[in-house]
Amino acid sequence: SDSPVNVTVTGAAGQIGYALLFRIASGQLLGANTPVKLRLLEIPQAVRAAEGTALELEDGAFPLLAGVDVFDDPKAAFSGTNVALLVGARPRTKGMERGDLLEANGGIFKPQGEAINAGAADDIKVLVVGNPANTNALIAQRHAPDVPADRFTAMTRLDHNRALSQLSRKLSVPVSQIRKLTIWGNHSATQYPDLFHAEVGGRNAAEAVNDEQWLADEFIPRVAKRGAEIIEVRGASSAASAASAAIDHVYDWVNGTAEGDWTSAAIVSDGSYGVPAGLISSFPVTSSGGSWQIVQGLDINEFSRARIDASVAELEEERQAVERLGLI
Ligand code: NAX
Repeated sequence: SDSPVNVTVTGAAGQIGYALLFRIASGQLLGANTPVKLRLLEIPQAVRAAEGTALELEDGAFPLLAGVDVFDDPKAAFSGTNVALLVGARPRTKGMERGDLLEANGGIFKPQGEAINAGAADDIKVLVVGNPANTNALIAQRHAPDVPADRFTAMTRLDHNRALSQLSRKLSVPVSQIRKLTIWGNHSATQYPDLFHAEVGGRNAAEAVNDEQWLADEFIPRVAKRGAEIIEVRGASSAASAASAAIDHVYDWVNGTAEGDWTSAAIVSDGSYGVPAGLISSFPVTSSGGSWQIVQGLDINEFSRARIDASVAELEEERQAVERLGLI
């Protein structure tokens, strides 16, 4: 089989990390024929816990796992890496203003971007999961000027999967029959899950639903606020579902999306659909040959336009805030 692919996971001792690492080791991130070497990055206080997880990975005796190394230095952790999953981030704590949050995350994603720039492999692919994911990805990308900008992405696949599931329940159809659903904008409560281009068993999803009130008052807020619902019910934030979505994102990026379908990912805008160039915003995307393409030519109705614009305006504000803070 092939030589191992280096996969760096930050926040490896966290709850998403714990769910993610075993799926990577089992071959679900890249495919059943690709051996992986895991490189776990943590802050010094959590290195010991990450080493414990590394022992458990060893105990999985995964045939595709070619090794596990633990680091507290980003330069070392990203050296030679092919896939970087940036999961570790500074959560918002009580009394923290948005500026404080962005600044704390700038202190994480700036050095990580620099380390990726300095030492990652030429084919590096980066997925940012840690929140605020889109803007953290922007910060890292801006500090990696030698890496093509399109290698930096942020995760909206969990939102996409949540939307698929909600629609599947509403229409009593399996998720496998739903295609071409889109999450637009920011991975935040302003995100817009769009059914107007989605298809259910070949039929337009918005027409099949035929219930604008459900769409506006139930579906959209349910998907956008699902993270809060999970916290309330589970007593902790989404972890295994987030790990699963990260697996889906990278798997599709590397292996391509299915013919006749698309998915959602936050990627660097080229100005499509009125999203200012350079913002990392969620779009309908296909993947082939290891790169994402934005699906072009979709008609955007008024209902969608207003919601896409609102979420993109929020991203623009976050970009301005990190500019003011000197983080990009
Ligand atoms: P945890 O708090 O369980 O774990 C985070 C880990 O990151 C900790 O072990 C911490 O030590 C580590 N860390 C902090 N700074 C670091 C640094 N500079 N380098 C390396 N590691 C560092 O959080 P968890 O539940 O795993 O969530 C991780 C992130 O994912 C959070 O920012 C969370 O908000 C975000 N999420 C994003 C989602 C998405 O759809 N994009 C959904 C799930 C999740 O809420």
